[in-house]
Amino acid sequence: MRVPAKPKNENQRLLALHKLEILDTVPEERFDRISTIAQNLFDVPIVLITLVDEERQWFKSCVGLDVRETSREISFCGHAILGEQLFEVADATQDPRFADNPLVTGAPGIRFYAGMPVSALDGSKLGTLCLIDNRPRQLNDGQRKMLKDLAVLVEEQLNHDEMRQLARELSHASVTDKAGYRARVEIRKIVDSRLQPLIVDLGATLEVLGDEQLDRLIGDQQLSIREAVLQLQAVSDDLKDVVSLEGRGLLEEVRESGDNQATHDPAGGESPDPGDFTDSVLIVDDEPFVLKVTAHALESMGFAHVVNAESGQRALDLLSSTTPDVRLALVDLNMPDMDGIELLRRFDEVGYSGDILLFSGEDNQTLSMAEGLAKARRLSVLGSIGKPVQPKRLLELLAGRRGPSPRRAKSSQASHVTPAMLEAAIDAGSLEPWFQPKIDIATRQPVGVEMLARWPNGPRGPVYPDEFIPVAESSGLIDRLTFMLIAKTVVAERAWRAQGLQLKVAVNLSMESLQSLDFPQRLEAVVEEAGGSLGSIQLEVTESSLMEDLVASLDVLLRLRLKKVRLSIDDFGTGHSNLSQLRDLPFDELKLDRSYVRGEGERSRAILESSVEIAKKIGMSIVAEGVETLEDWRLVEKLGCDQVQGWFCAKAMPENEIAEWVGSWEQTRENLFSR
Ligand code: G
Ligand code: G
Ligand code: MN
Repeated sequence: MRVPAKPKNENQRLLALHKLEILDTVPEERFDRISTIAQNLFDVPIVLITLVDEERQWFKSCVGLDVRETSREISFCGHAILGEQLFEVADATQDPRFADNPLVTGAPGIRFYAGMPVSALDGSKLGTLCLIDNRPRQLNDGQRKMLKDLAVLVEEQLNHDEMRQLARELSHASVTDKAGYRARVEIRKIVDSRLQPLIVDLGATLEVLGDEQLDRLIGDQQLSIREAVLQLQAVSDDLKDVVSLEGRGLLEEVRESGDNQATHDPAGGESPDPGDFTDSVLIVDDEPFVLKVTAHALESMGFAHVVNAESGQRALDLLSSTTPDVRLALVDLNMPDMDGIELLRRFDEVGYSGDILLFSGEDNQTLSMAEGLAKARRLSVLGSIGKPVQPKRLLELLAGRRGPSPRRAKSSQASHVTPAMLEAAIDAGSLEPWFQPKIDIATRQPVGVEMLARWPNGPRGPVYPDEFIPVAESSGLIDRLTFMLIAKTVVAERAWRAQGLQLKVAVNLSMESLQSLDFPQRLEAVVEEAGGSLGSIQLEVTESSLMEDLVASLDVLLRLRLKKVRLSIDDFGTGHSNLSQLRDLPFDELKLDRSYVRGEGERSRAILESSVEIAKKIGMSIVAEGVETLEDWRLVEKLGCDQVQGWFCAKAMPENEIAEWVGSWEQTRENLFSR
């Protein structure tokens, strides 16, 4: 007699078996029903559903037999679970492995045995559904197929609870869109078709897929998720990392390369210290599924303490209460309630000194700007990382840790219109929005207007913004002034639209406004109350003020960006920025200061030319300010500017003059450009 060998994964197999908590339970109809059907179908005296325990085989269901278990050593099933296929013995007396087996020589006198292995969700073999006869016999192909099908039913019953659990978890996965819904349907099919071991990794992969890709892969081509994933794995190495979650191997790999780096470059950042990984890691994301998948990835990489926060507030709570200390936080930017931008600010306030990784999902500019913001706050931002977390990328980023950067100081200024005078003027509605047109160079059509504040009847005649804006800024009146003018601007824009004039409105923003964190929300409220939407507003910020206090304004600019406000950098060329700094700022438009447009001399011309070139390359549209003559127009046209603003076209005017001006511009245009 041959004693059955132990499977290679015996420990894992026993864990999976014991996790089911099914051994030594009472007989259940759901299993016995299958055994009875098999008994009739195959016309055999004995049918068993066996579970192969460490030392014994135990029968969850047995028809035609009185005993509930036998030793594993003499079991046929111990042999059956070593393979994937149906295990058949036509006549045990003729088989050297079983001829002297007590179950053959004595009761129940086994001659024929056919056992189909049944698996747990992780693929390990739990036991079999088996047929036993005391006469030699053989199954035909049709019968073999039926036995396999019945074994699948047994398997489903065995894994029922765990599958339900998985399905419940999946139903929390991205539920909002059509593609997500379809994906889940497909995943359910997979759960139902015994491909469960893939499930966690599939979930992770789905997070990587955009809706479009998903639709294309699953929808149009009618691929199963599994096929789609295989295709994707074929094209993307990154996905392979994700899907196979080979975290540990990569961990070693990158640790080694990190050590090397440190010896080559002692002045550079610290190498990743494996000891750090004993600290806690905090994941902040409003999507439960993302939390789950990310935590799973981190744990499989060897991070021992991973804590999840589904909101910014929860993250702050955990930051103070978690032991060991949180030394690494992965933060989603776009969350309801407290968004990632605010969370970073709060991290700074509570003195969090660990490292930060931002989840990517926003466009690159927004991300690199968020990074800039956090760094400026002396938070240690290592970079941004996709969802789900790719172990390799994460470890690369950890290898690049470095110290914080210094903060900058604020500045402000004042003038001689008194705050009381100005406040009275705001309350009395004496301030008005005037508008200067912007013209598209290619079509020569007016495409927008810039709102410029006017105080026509001031205490001693007209007062210009150069005089009253600084007062408003230093006396805390600026937001009231701005909001009041913006509300009027939105109303004007709607009135023009009603007359068939499509004009984008741009508004100048004071640096002071960019210092109050709730400015974007308040702005949104004002604009919506006036019947407009933020998407149709453009905000201009001067380059010089921006550079003066970049740190303080970054988070507000970033939030405006998240709210889809279009941002324009004003008076470009008067500050000290260079275009490489601009690359990391979320601006859509660059307004060349008029001193460059009008400027004679080589230097102006050179700056003008290279600014236009670089701005174009980084995808900004360019407005030439201060175009006063046709000659200026021709120059900026040749340089490749997109729009023109200046006295050549029009000075600022009240709302009710715009329509008339548009009409007259039609005429001017024809006269000027037809020559
Ligand atoms: O328009 P001129 O129109 O003289 O404007 C002078 C300066 O005042 C310009 O730099 C312009 O950007 C700024 N300015 C005009 N209106 C406003 C406003 O409503 N808010 C702010 N912050 N600046 C304004
Ligand atoms: O700083 P900002 O660009 O926001 O303000 C525009 C300022 O430029 C306003 O004061 C406006 O009156 C002025 N302006 C607009 N067009 C011209 C122009 O063609 N020539 C001159 N000299 N000033 C202009
Ligand atoms: Mn401006």
